[in-house]
Amino acid sequence: MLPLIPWPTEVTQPDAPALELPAVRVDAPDAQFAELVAEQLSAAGVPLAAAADAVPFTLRLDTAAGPQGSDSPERYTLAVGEGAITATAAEPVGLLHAARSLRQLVVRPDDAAGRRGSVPAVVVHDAPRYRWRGLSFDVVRHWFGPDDIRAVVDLVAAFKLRVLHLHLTDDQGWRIEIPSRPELEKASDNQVGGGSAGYLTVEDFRALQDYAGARHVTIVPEFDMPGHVNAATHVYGGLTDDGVATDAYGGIEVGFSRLWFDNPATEPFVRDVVGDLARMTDGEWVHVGGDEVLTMEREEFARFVELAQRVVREHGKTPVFWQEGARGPVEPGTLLQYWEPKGEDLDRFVAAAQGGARFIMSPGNHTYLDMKYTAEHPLGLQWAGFVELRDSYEWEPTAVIEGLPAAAVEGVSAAVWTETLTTRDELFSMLLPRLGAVAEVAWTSAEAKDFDGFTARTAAQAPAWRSAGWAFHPTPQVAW
Ligand code: TNX
Repeated sequence: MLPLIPWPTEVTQPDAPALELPAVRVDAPDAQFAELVAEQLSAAGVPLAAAADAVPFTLRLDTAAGPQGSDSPERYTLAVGEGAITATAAEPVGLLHAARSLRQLVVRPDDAAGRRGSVPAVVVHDAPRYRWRGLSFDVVRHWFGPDDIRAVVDLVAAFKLRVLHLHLTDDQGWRIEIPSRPELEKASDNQVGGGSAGYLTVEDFRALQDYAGARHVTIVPEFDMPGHVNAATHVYGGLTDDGVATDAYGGIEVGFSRLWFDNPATEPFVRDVVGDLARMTDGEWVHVGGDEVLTMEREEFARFVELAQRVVREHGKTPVFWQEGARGPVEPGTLLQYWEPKGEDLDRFVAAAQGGARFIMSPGNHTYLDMKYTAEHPLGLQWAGFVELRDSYEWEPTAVIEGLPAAAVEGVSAAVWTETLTTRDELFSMLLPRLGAVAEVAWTSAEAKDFDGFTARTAAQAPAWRSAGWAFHPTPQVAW
């Protein structure tokens, strides 16, 4: 059993002994890269280059890498054997994927027993099923700052995910500096249950994108509108219908706050926020929300979709909406993030896909990692049901929306909302082990998936999670 998550496209195990790793010498295309790879290996307990008998780990770009016939820019090949480890990949991101696979394969040294680290002889040819493989992370309901977000970047990168979508604005708080609207900072010091919180400055966001970018993880910022805006209307009373600023909100009800399209203050606000976010963002996407506006007529909502989409595009980015965006005039290339089987939206998805919209699958009953594992679980919500490990593993992205052409599925994203999560350990115990399951749905072909194999690989990874300081929930579905 090789403890790889997500499971690769092709794995061959030659009949050869495991390669001992007294130490590893990294030979990579550039220094920053070598450092990242080195980081992976030291995390697995393998010393670097120190010993004279260090094993060379050579990484190089080669378009012939990966499974036969794959044209994925992420494809890679990892070969372990005969005194050497080599990784080849079409692009740098593939070399990182290879290093991540290697890290999962390393059998840690047991210093007590005097055993050296080792890695089984193996050849992996690998490429992902989908290019959008992500996690949506709510840093509003409870504030998780730069250190926590970086830890989450490390976690998503370990499972070869590419997108960290940050839910940055909501009723309870505003979590990102908007240079054209500095007053929004006043809405940062609040969260569910009240109490002090914070936000990302422009510099924080810059540094975070640098950290994530080096790991080939793209940050997608979300300004949630035209609902979920109580933090904004708390600061700008002019955005409300009566001109009176709303009270700060520390509860967890949704759907009550809103913008008003015909209010002359509205469009300038949307333009300022989207404009600044687009300018601050390296990636090609800006998420403009659209979920759960329970107090607005359809026609007005559609005008918001049209406006947000247009402004995002004017700034050269691609808009992402929650699935409710399908109630507006979505254009080719616009992304819709599916989250629940609401009839009124279901009727529109196929038409949206025919018009060129693309879908990110985040079905609540499989990928909402803020759902309780079981009725007894102390953390989490349960509106989408209980999501045990098997539920987050056994589902098929192309079968979620009836009639949707498989080619309209851009990818898969897990989501974690933080109404009930206050510490990093609580957060991670909801993410692990389920994030690995969602990562495998996003990466591995449907035919190659196997829940029993997945749980065995999950158990084998637990020691590495412990040494990384990553809390996890010891679900009884795994023989830990
Ligand atoms: C639904 S999913 C929401 C969030 C909540 C979440 C809790 C979505 C687009 N909206 O506002 O935090 O449920 O699970």
